Amino acid sequence: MRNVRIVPPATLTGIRLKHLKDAACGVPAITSTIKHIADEMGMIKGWKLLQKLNQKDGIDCPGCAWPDPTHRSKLGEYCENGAKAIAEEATEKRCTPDFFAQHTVEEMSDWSDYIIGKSGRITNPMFLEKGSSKYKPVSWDFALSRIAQELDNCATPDEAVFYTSGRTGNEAAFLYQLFVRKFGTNNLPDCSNLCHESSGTALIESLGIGKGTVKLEDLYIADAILVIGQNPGTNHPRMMAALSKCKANGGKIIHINPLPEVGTTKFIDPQSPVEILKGGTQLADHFLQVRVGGDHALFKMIGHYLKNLEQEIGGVLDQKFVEEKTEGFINYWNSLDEVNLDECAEISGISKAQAFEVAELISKKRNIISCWAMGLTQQKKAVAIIQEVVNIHLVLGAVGKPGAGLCPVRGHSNVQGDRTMGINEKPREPFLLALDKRYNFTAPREHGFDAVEAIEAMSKNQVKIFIGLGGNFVSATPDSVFTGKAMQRVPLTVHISTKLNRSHLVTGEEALILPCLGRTEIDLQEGGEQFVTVENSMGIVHRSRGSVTPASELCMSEPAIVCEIGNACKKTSDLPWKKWRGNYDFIREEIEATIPGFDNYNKRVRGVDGFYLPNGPREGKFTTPSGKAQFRTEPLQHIEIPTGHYVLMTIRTHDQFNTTVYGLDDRYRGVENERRVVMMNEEDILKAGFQHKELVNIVSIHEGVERKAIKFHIIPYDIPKGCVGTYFPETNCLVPLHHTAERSNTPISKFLIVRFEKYNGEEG
Ligand SMILES: Nc1nc2c(c(=O)[nH]1)N[C@H]1C(S)=C(S)[C@@H](COP(=O)(O)OP(=O)(O)OC[C@H]3O[C@@H](n4cnc5c(=O)[nH]c(N)nc54)[C@H](O)[C@@H]3O)O[C@H]1N2
Ligand SMILES: Nc1nc2c(c(=O)[nH]1)N[C@H]1C(S)=C(S)[C@@H](COP(=O)(O)OP(=O)(O)OC[C@H]3O[C@@H](n4cnc5c(=O)[nH]c(N)nc54)[C@H](O)[C@@H]3O)O[C@H]1N2
Ligand SMILES: [Mo]
Repeated sequence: MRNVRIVPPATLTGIRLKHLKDAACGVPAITSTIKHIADEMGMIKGWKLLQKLNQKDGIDCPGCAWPDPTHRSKLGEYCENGAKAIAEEATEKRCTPDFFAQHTVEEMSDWSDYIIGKSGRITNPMFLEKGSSKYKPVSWDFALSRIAQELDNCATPDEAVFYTSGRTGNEAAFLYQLFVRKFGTNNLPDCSNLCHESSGTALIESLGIGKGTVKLEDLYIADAILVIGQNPGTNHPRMMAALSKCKANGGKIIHINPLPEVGTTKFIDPQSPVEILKGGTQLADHFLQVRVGGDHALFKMIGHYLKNLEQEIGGVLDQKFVEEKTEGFINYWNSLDEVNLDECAEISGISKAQAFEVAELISKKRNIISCWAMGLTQQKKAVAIIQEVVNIHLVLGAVGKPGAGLCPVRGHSNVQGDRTMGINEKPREPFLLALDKRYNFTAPREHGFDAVEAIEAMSKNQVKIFIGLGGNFVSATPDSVFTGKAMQRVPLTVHISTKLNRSHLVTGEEALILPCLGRTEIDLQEGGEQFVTVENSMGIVHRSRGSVTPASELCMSEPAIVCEIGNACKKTSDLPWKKWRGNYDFIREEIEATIPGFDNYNKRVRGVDGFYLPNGPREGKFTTPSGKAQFRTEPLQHIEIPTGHYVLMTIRTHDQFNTTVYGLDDRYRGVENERRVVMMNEEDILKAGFQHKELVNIVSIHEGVERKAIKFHIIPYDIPKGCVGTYFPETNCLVPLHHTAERSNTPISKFLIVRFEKYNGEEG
């Protein structure tokens, strides 16, 4: 095994602490946008590109999955962090064979993720030979035949693992899963496994569809929006425009988070000069500063108070809706009598009075929308928590009608589309039957590996080849040291990538990097210029067409790469890959023929706004086996935190996209030029005898096993006592592989039990 660094080096960059910002966006957001654009690609090219972002017939922003409004801003429909994502991809910097000749993988692995990411766009297929430390350039032919050889050598198809990250467009995703199933396995782990899997699991059981039930317009007219475990100011900035429209229409915003995230609190629309002058809109009407992991208790309290209000005043329960459209109500309603309010208040950190206030508000403002993200999904009880949120909606009849519903806010820009295309290690039977019929084979039925199971299999030498369609598997997954070593046991690892990342350095015995086009680039094939299609967080399918010259002549599009691999591999070569590669309309015809909701795909997707996929629950038709929405409730779990220990959540800064580190600031939270920090309540700091900025090591404890991350500054922050926050991927080494959410198997990145040790000068 090569002696490469799996956990990023513990190098400090010079911390500066500022005050927490009191409003998101505004002028600093514009300044930051300009800086990133100017540094990476120059102002002229950058400005032109931003004008195309999220415009009809433009580029779908690779930043996040938030939908586009029907009326697009003339100034360009983008946000500061979308602009950073674009600058990152359309950078003028190049990571060439010369670059690889100058640096060994060991040397590069000693760099921070920030520096690794600044090496530019990868220009050539690169190969790391067994025993060698330097990548060398190879031809596409060589790369493809090496992959085909390894695939053909697998004793069973289950020895191959095919990961997908959520930027991949529908066309590449559809062909990829088809290729994988024709090859003979369902080993299709994807970033959903680390992300919204818990939402999918919860919503399929409760409503019959693993997606949200609202349209963008519903947010504008909602009476109240609950923003739970989500930081939209940073991660979905365009959502704030929708929240402020809701406010302008008289709606209330309820923010449930351990941190007073500024974006949800106050928003200055950077596209509105008037807004900038008047200092922005106060968004959140209620801020519930819940303890990390406290939402289960909180929603049980809210449910309990709704029942009290129904019994005392009446008019809370939507009797007709509950009777006609749901099941399991009695059981849920009875369970609310058992709720121990004092215990719930203690676990959640939310007083009974505050919980009552919210219950009262939503009992009157009945058209409610609940939005959530990783604060809920990456918890042990994630599925149960989300189902408690759903229960509240069912009581109020607040689903399946305008201005009301459930809204899991997706992460990667096409993560939802990839699932629709069949990137799923546990595919549903009707989908497989459609493949069988169309392609005249029997798709494998046995479930494949999810992300966690794939790592386990690698560690046991059960995986012979790993292919990553985008992403940064080694850094995004838990238990970095274990995972990195597991990856090193694989004979061949292949990454289809735009930019260099740690997964290209912590590799199998042999490794290939296949350079691909990004969203922003012109995709020219035999049949002419192509576009791809994507599905946003609200189920709208639309086009994305690149407009800049590709980073290198040797970059291939993702659909083309999948076609070439499919064509090279003996088991799959009989499918018409060449035809599909030449004109993506033919791929869309295949999607139309196998996946419901895509009728007239090629025509409809050419319409300016794209089209909505069918979604029963959005129309009040629940697609569970019984056709009724399900109340589901589980007992509360009380986890004792030993004295001197804290609950840690791993979150994103304002300057990163998952494992891609754009910069070293977390501007809204007032942390500058440093990522190695632990946010801690001032009283806890005093009690533990720490100084501000003191250096500590973080030790997580799970089932008696300790994992350590070296050298972090303790900083005072407005966070509940007993809870601490830090950034990933630096702290993924603390997340145990086998500590996962019940039923969705998502790693619990937001509830680690940790203690701190004084840092005593050891090398990180
Ligand atoms: N700029 C930018 N945009 C992105 C991304 C990015 O990295 N950068 N990533 C994309 C992806 S893939 C995703 S999934 C999304 C992620 O979007 P988010 O889910 O907003 O991302 P996180 O930083 O993980 O933030 C989780 C939030 O939950 C809160 N939280 C933590 N624990 C709890 C809890 O127990 N209860 C409650 N109520 N809140 C809690 C944290 O304080 C934080 O505000 O963003 C997408 N968009
Ligand atoms: N501790 C902790 N860990 C987490 C999380 C957390 O909150 N806490 N969040 C989890 C979540 S929500 C997610 S979604 C995962 C993300 O996991 P991944 O999706 O695996 O990781 P990313 O960092 O988004 O992947 C970035 C890489 O994708 C490649 N890339 C970028 N654009 C393109 C493209 O257009 N095509 C191709 N082929 N490649 C491209 C680049 O090489 C880049 O380095 O991380 C998870 N990990
Ligand atoms: Mo995500």
